[in-house]
Amino acid sequence: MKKLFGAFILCSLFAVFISACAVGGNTATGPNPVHMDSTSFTKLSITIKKGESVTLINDEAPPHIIANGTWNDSTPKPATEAGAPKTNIQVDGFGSGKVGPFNTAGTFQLYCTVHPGMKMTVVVK
Ligand SMILES: [Cu+2]
Repeated sequence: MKKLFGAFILCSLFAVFISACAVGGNTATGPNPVHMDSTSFTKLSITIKKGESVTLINDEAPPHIIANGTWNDSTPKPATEAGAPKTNIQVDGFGSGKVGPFNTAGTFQLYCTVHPGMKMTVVVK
């Protein structure tokens, strides 16, 4: 009986371990979450309400530096957009960061200055 119980405990621990591995990523959360893998945003666009912020969640080890602007193919296009919160933040590996609040309605661009093509749009209604 003791042996069986021991095996049961071992199996349970193993199952928990395996499922934790399968989920992976970053369990951080916040308002309007957008996850990032090693070279891209996992959402190209998010729509939020005026006054809200976006939470950027890094699921991988490489850090990202997020700023106002976009990529035109592999050419960075930094921008200063009227009404956009001035953004220049580093999101470390497996870390998270906040962009905002966005207090003006409109469509705004964010990009990662490190990774060509890593860009997204924030639509504020
Ligand atoms: Cu990046």
